Amino acid sequence: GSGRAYEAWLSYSQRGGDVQIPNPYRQCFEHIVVAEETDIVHSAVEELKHAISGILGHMPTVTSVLDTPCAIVLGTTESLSKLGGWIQDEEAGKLTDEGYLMKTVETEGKLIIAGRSDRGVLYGTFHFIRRLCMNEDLSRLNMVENPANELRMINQWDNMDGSIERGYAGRSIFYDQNRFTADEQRIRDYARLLASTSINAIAINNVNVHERETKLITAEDLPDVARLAGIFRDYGIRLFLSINFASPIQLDGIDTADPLDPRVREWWKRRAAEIYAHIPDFGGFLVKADSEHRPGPFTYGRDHADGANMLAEALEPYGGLVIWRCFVYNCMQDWRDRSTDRAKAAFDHFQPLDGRFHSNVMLQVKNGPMDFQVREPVSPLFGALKKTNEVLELQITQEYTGQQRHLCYLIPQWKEVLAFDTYARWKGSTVDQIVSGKLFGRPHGGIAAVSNIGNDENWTGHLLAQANLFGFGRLAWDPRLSSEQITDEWVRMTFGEDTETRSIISCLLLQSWRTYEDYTAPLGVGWMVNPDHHYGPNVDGYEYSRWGTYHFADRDGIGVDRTVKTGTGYTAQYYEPNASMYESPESCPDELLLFFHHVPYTHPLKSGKTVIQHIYDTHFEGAEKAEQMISEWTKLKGKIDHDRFEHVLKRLIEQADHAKEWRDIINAYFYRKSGIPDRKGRTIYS
Ligand code: GCW
Repeated sequence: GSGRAYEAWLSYSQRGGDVQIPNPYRQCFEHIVVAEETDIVHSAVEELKHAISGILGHMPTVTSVLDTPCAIVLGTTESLSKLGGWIQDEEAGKLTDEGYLMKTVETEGKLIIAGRSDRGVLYGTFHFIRRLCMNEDLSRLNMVENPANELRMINQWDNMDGSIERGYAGRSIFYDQNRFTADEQRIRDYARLLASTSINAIAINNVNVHERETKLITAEDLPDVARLAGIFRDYGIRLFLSINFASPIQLDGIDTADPLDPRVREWWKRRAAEIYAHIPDFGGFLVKADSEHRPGPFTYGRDHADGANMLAEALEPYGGLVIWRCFVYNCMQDWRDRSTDRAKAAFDHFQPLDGRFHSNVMLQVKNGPMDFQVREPVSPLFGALKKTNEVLELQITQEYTGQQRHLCYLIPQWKEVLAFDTYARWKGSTVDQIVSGKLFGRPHGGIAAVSNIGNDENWTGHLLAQANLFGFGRLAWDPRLSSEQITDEWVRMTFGEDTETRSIISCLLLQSWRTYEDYTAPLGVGWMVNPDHHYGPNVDGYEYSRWGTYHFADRDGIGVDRTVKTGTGYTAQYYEPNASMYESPESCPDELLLFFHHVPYTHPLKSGKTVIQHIYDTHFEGAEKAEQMISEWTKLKGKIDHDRFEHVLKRLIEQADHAKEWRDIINAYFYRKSGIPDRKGRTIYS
C-alpha cells in the first residue's frame, strides 16, 4: 500500500506544498546529525528522512559528526553532550525515561531533538514532524515532554485463523489460516503508526485464547512471535501475549491448572524461561480468566489474586508484567432475578482483593461497569483499589458505536472518563491520576485499548475512524490534551492546512459521538442492539437474555433502579459525593438517568422535557444531524482527493440511512409501550 488512506496521518508526500519552512531554518533540513544510532534511533532517523523528503522534496544527508553550520541534531541527552553543550543538566534532569526535549539553538543554527532514552528520541522526532506539518514556528521550539502513563498499550483481538473479534476493517494483518502472515512491511507500518502516537506496548492476540492461540507460548510458535517482537522493538513497542489460563492442561496434559498446585507453578516458570530465551524484553501476559466461559482460578476454588500472582511470580525474574482483566461477571443470569446486577460485578470481585496482588500485576478495568456502551458511568473500581496497579481499558474498535460504518469519534467520550473525579482521596482524584499511578503512588499504571485496525487498505474501514486510533495514543501520552487539540492535529496531518477543510472535518468529528447517542440509546440505557453482532437497533434484543443487560421498559416506565434505597445498591460503590449524586433522580445527570433509575415516561428531566419527549426529540434530531453530515462533507468536493472524498461520502450516506432506521424503531417501540404521542406530531410508525 502507498495511497493516502494507507499512509494515514503520516502521508508526508501529499502535503501539496502547504508546509512552509522559512529561512534561516530551511537549511537545517539539509542535514541530520545523529550522535549514536541504536535501532530505535535508526527508526527515528528514517522517519525524519521520509518526512523531509516527502514534505520538502529533498533527501537530507545523515552524519554522526558536526560538520555543517545548520542541522537537525538528534540523539539521547547523553550522546548529544559529546557533540555540543546545547542541553543544560537542569533541562536534562526534567526528563523521565521516555521523555524528550526539543529546542532551537538559534545562534548555532541547530534544531535539537533529545530524549533521555532512544525511545524518547523517537517520540520527540514524531512530535517534531507533527509540528512541522502544522506549520509551527521553528524559531521558538522549546519544550520538555514526559508521558503521563508508563504503559500505553494496544490490545489486538486477532485470532490466528485471520478473523478479528469485533473487527470492522478486514482481516488480521498478523495471521491467516492459523499461520503468521508474511507481510512484514504492513506490520512495520502499523508499528510506525502506533509509535507516532507514543504507543509502547501491544498484545498481539485475542483475549479469548482458543486452542490454536494457546500454542503461541510454545517452541513451535515462539520464533515467529520473536520475529514480530523484533519489528515492534525497533519502534519502542514491547510485545505481550494473551494466554489461556488452562494452558498446562491443554498443552501438556497436566490434570489441573490450579494456581496453587506446585506442578502448575513450575510449569509456568518453565514457560516463562523459554519465552524470555526467545524474547528477552517480552512484555508479559494479558489474561481474561473466569469471564464469559474462559477458564480461570474459580474452577479450583481459588481467587483472582491467586491466579494473577502465580503468573506474576513466573514473569517476575525477567521484569514481565501480568495484566489481569476485571471484566468478570455472571453471563448466565436470569432476567427475573432483580438483585443480581452486572454493573456491580467487577467491583464485587476485585475490590476485596486490594493489597493482595504482586507489584508486577496490573488490573485492567473497562471504562464503564458494563461493556463499552455509547454512554455509561465511569467504573467505580477506579479509585476503589489503592494498593493495586490499575490500567484503564478503552475500546477503539466501534463494537457498540456504529462498527466503523458510522462516524463516531470517541475522544470526547474518553476525555470525560479520564477527567471524572472519583473523590477516592480528595477532590481532584481523577481517573487519569489513578491509572497513571500518581494518586496512590503505584509502581505501574497506564491505558490500554482494543484496536480498530485490520487489513483494509485504509486500516480502519471508515477512513475517519483513523482519528480514534491516533487520538487514543495521544491521550495515553497526555490525558490533558483537549479533544479539539487532538482533532486539529489529526485533521491537519491527514488532510492538510486548508482552513475550510479543517473546520468542516473537525466539526464533524467533534459532534459525532453526541449525534450517535442521540439516534441510538437514550439517557444511559444502552444495549438496544441486535444480539451477537451488536449492529443495528433491537430494543428487546437482550431484554430477556442471560447477559444481565436490561432496560426494564414496560408501559409505565423505563430504566434500571440501581439505588441503595430501592434498587440493586450499585450507587454505593462510588465515593461521596458521587454516590449521593447518582442515588437521587434529582441530582443524577440526565444522560445517565436511566442507568441509575427506573422512572415513568413522564418524569421531567433537568432539560425540562419529559423522558418520552426526550426520546422522541433526540431521535428525530439525531437522524437529522446524521443527514446534515452528508451536506457538510459534500462541501469538501474538489478540496480533497476523489478517493477519500467518495469513500467517506458513501459511509455517511449509509449512516444517515441507518440513523433513520434507529429513529423509527426506537420511537415506535416507546410510543407503543407508553401510548404517549409526540408533542410535535411528527411521524412515528405505529
Ligand atoms: O464486549 C464484549 C465483546 C466480546 C469480548 C468481551 C471482552 C473479547 O462482545 O467480544 O471478547 O467483551 O472484553 O472480553
